[in-house]
Amino acid sequence: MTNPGPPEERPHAPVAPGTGNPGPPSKPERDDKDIALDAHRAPDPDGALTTDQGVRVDDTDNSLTVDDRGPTLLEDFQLREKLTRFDHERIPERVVHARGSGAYGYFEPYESLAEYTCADFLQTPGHRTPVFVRFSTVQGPRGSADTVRDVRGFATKFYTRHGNYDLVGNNMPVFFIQDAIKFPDFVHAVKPEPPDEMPTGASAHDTFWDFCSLQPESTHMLMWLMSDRAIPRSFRMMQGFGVHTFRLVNAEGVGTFVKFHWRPKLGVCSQVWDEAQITAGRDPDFHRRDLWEAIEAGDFPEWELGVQLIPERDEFAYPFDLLDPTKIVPEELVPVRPVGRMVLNRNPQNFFAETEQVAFHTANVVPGIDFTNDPLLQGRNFSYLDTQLIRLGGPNFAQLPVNRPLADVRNNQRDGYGQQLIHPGTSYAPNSVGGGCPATMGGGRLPEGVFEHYQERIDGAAIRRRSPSFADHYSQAALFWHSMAEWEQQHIIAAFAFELGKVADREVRRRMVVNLMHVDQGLAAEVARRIGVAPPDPQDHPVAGVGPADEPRVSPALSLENLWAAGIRTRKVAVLAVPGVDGGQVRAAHERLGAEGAVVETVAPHDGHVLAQDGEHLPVDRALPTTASVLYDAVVVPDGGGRTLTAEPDAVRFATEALRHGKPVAALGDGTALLRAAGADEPEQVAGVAVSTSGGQPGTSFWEGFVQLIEQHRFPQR
Ligand code: HDD
Repeated sequence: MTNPGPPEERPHAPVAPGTGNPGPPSKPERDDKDIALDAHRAPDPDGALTTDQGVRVDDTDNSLTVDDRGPTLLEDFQLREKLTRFDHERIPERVVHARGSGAYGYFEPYESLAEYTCADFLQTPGHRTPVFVRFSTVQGPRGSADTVRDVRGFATKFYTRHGNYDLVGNNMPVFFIQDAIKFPDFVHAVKPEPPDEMPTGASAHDTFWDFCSLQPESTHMLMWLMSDRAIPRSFRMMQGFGVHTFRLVNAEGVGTFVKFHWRPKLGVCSQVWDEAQITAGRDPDFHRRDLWEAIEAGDFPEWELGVQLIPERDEFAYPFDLLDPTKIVPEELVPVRPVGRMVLNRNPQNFFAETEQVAFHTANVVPGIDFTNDPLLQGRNFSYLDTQLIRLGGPNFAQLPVNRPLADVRNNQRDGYGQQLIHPGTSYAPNSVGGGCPATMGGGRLPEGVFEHYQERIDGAAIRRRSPSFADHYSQAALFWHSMAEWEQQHIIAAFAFELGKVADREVRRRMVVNLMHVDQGLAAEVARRIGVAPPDPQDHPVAGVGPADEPRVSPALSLENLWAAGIRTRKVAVLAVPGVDGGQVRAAHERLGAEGAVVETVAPHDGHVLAQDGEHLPVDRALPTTASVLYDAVVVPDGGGRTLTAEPDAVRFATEALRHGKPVAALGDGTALLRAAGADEPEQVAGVAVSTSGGQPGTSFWEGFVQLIEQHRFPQR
């Protein structure tokens, strides 16, 4: 048994044959004794089952007992070892972002960014740096559903030649709070409530909205959370953001402020709320499965890394503070410059070893990347290391294969739980007996690849006070609101009404509506109406959120309408089939849509095959009882099946939900009968529905038109 050890390019993750253990330590750490032991390690030719001590085992199904019916003996070390190992299998889940999925891949820059940063992985066009990315929800535990309304984590570990760099971001560019000292309060408020541990994976409850209504700095983030960004169609179709303003530092030590953006090649697509809720039941692993299957199928998801670069002299040039993590830098003010791409092309081999044990840390930076004084970031720089110590049981988690840097590690850190390395020699500096090793590189001009902190001049009094420059909580919430398409605004109103409608405390509802008054009075009034709260008097609550004159009032870059992708690659299409279906049309759907990169599946009332009109047995990919239209992006109902399907309740529901969720639907011939049974009296009049009543095989233009509909993803105006 061998374990190639992630990432593939890793030069030093050897595995001792037959043990599955990480094997002997990397070269600089090994001593002669260890090498001598290695020489004695012989692979087991039979691949036999062993204990943890390498003793071959004859039987793993029966405990050692006295005769057939007697007591079990304490000396059964195999039983005790097996049970002990099992009893200790769980580790504490992450306090937030517990539910997640990860994958390996690479990052490559398009151009050199040497003008701004000496970061090694941003120097050479085409140079590939291995990465591991973990996507996550925030609120729910490890076993919660994927499609809940929540922020999604988007954390990337770059295994650079100069050490590991972690960009620990989210799929939304701002955050709920401005100062890390509020993080425990925020998390306690959003997590399930203490008495009954409800709700799981949801922010629709009293304590969350109580907190937010008293913490107006959360308003901008709430607009994102109530938008369809919080119910993504797929991890592969989400943007990612570094959130904070970071600093790039070039070889001369000159700093440039930077905001990081990930843009998905497949466009930014979301579910609609009803669809997301049904999906949570139909397939709680929807996003995990989607990522895994796409990578297994060779449809490697890809993101473009973009940067917004701001010279230090412009630190105070904007009507918001660059250090305030509740603010974006609108793309209309500072364009996003594409600088490279990331491709995820390898699934982990073992979820626990890799995805569960990966340890991110905002303070994992490399030469050329540095922090700013954003008080949220500063607190994170403490918190992530601290959390890994308890979660991964000690200080040696960086030795785990998924966390181990590609760069050599040499220092005087020693011992501790789970130490994997056999350190020879001394463990202090300065030393002479160890030849002065390992040596630091300080003094004078530093050689390439040595981290030097950015030399920011700091002069001030120690105070506990929120910066007055962080005080405007509404302008960018309003910017977001006014940048939305009409249907996006409707979804936001519905989301506020749903969430606040689940809040029992009427005073919390009222306070929240007052906050919304400062964003937009129409928004507040409509939410108030839906949740049964008297709308506050606009005279008492002037709209604060129009922003200073030099800030854009609308940012088109924020609307999903401007973020859809060209093409339909990897979109999932269901073709409904029953005996007697027009086989030519089923085949055409597979061929035409498949040629555009869509994943087309034949769905029938039962598994196996269906006999088409032309006598062909069409293979069935999914039986209706095991699937649902929420698991697809588009539906085709061919001729010869529509009328029969009207007698199948599962099929009628399939079509009803597809129509309700604004999905593109193609109905051919009597396929329209199913749409009528699903409530569309005049299918040809419905936006996003392509109808062909001419009989026989529809022409190329029909399929081209349907591809365009799928490209639009959803028709929410329906
Ligand atoms: Fe955090 C995990 C992202 C604020 C403390 N955070 C965590 C993960 C992501 C983020 C993606 C999961 C990493 C993984 O997949 O393992 N967190 C963010 C973003 C924030 C943010 C984008 C604001 C801009 N976080 C934040 C603050 C604190 C933390 C202010 C504490 C002061 N975050 C943690 C943590 C976690 C974590 C408790 C839990 C598990 C872990 O770190 O490894 O330390």
